[in-house]
Amino acid sequence: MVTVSELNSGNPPTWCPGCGNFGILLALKGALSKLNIPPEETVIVSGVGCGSKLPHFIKTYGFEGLHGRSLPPATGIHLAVVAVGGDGDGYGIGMAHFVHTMRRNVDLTYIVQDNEIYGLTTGQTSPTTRKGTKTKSTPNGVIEQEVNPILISLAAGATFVARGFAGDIPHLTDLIAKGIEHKGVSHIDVFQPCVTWRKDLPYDVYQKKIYKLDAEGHDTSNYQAAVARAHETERWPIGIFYNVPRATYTEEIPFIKEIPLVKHPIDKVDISKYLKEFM
Ligand SMILES: Cc1ncc(C[n+]2csc(CCOP(=O)(O)OP(=O)(O)O)c2C)c(N)n1
Ligand code: SF4
Ligand SMILES: [Mg+2]
Repeated sequence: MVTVSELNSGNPPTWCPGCGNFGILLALKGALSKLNIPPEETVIVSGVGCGSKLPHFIKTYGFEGLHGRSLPPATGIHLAVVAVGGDGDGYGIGMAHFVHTMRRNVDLTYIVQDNEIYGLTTGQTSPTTRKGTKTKSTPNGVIEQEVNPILISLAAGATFVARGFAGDIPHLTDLIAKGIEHKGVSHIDVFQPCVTWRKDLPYDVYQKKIYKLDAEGHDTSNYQAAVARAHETERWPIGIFYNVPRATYTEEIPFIKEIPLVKHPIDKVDISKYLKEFM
């Protein structure tokens, strides 16, 4: 059995005391332990940001990529892959990768540490910072409408769409475990309090606003119901919005459907005709 403490990397997290990322890290370790996935079978890929430092603090394989580019290497690696990154990373500079990874239904789990701010670069507005919010880069309030990541992944064709809260670790652990178990892409947006740059959005504001979808009998196979819940602004739903089966990207490719590319014998492949093209 893989225990949570076995997943400690020995590098103490460098996040601000109280940061929501501590809860997300603990929930991710809890989910890997619950599913008994050994460290050597997991790769955690990230971009750049406070949240993207996460692979340093967990004992699995890790890859910290470029800002906004956690998903392309995660797609390439394609093992028991978890990709992590912030809202700026995933919904700003990495938005195109986000949309295309969702529609491809690659079998990976994408956790977004959504603190509604650029944390690492000291508090500029991000795509999820709500209209009117005053930040360092918007002293008079954000002018544009914020993006709704749940609606975007639903529209793009994601087969597992969920949202968690870094302050409810048992609930988030369960969501991450379900996301990893899901065959196909799973998108888990996580409300992650940033105690340094979003002092106006502390844990208790989230606690007052959120409610759990499963407590209200939400049907996770109903697309229209998921869209309606995702539109809510007065109350903030957490839990699974949508969860349906669909063939994964790999399952759509006959050559690698049964066995992975690396396990195909190469001695029977005649490459001479391809070589001739380059001679
Ligand atoms: C191509 C590129 N552009 C800009 C940056 C500077 N940069 C680093 S992190 C970051 C934003 C981080 O915000 P987010 O992704 O929300 O992560 P957080 O720090 O909030 O966890 C930016 C703009 C960069 N590293 N690379
Ligand atoms: S700046 Fe915000 S997101 Fe970054 S470590 Fe501190 S509390 Fe966490
Ligand atoms: Mg952020």
